Amino acid sequence: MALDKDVFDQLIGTVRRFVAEKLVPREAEVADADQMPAGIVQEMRELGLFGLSIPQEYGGLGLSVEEEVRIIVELGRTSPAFRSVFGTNNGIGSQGIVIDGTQVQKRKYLPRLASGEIVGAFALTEPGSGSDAKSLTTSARKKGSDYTLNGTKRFITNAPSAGLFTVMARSDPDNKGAGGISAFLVEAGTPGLALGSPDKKMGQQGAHICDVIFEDCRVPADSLIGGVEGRGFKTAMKVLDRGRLTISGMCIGNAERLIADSLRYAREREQFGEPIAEFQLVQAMLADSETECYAARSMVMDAARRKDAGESITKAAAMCKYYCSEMVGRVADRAVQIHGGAGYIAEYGIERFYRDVRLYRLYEGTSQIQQLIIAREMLKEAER
Ligand code: COS
Repeated sequence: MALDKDVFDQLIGTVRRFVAEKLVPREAEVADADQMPAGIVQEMRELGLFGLSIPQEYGGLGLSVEEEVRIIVELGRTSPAFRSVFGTNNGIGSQGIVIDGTQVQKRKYLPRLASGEIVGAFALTEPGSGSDAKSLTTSARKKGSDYTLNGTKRFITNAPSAGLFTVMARSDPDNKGAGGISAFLVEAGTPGLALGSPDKKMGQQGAHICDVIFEDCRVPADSLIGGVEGRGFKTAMKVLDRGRLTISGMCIGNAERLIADSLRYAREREQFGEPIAEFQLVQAMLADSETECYAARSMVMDAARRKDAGESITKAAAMCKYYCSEMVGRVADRAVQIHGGAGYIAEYGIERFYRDVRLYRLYEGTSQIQQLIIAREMLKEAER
């Protein structure tokens, strides 16, 4: 554990109250307006939520992965759009620097990411490169001591509010593989960096994504993460290994919320003269959701502890992301079913969660990519 047990218990209690008292009551308002109230973002900053995973020496809370996942599960008891506000600062928008950045890069950016002064974004996906991340075509040409970036990045979470982008680009045009890719830190406002309009989405209103377009965008040589060319793809993969665990934590939190709502509704709603919770077919749905959620929680906690112990978690993270994202999809579907017509209308918020959780099976690697990673790691193990 990175924090003293009492301090951590206090933090988790504070987050639990913040979620229940400040976020849950505003879920519908945020979704309807597709906007995050500035006051809530400020409270998130004051609680330290932007810097959960950033080391204490750079102004963050420096939580272990296990601690971070436990906090994320709490945050999952409300709409995922709230966590998205600071999710990239703890994950894909900062971890490239934490894992592979130079001391200068860490000192320059991590304190500002940890405080929430700036938002970090991760620009890997392109119009022609999604699951096949290695095929990206955004170029970074070295001219003198600068690099010039050209290309388009797509579906970039938090891009509309980002102050800093971790951008994967091909610095060696002759190397079409992973070794030709480097990672750069590009500040918003750099000439040649433009944003597309926010995309309309199926769910998670209040969280925003858009294209990021580079047109002869010049960045100094010291924006190359780690100061070494050709390591950008591996940096991105390491960042995603960790990110997949925190997404799994969100899946668990969302599932716990949906199960609690379903249980409450089933105990209150009467049909045939008794609460529907008395009917065994409803009980079966509740039991399946509870069992799957418990399995998910157990595996993610195990993987988080392994990561904290320094083990490679590529396979475990893929298994967690795969299982947890599929699990919460099934739990959300059962929640709609248990609520019946009330689950389909907006008033109860169940249909909103149903749409929100669909994203987990797609971003930071689809379920199919997780299956591929798991099997590949199994084959590598068998060969060793
Ligand atoms: N950690 C460290 N290094 C890794 C790694 C990891 N988790 N995964 C792969 N690498 C390394 C490999 O070891 C290999 O290095 P060498 O060239 O030195 O051997 C290099 O990266 C290329 O890996 P690989 O050949 O396995 O790449 P592939 O293109 O075959 O497959 C997948 C990579 C499919 C796993 C990758 O493209 C992926 O995760 N795609 C999904 C991308 C994604 O999640 N996008 C969501 C958008 S971000 S929100």
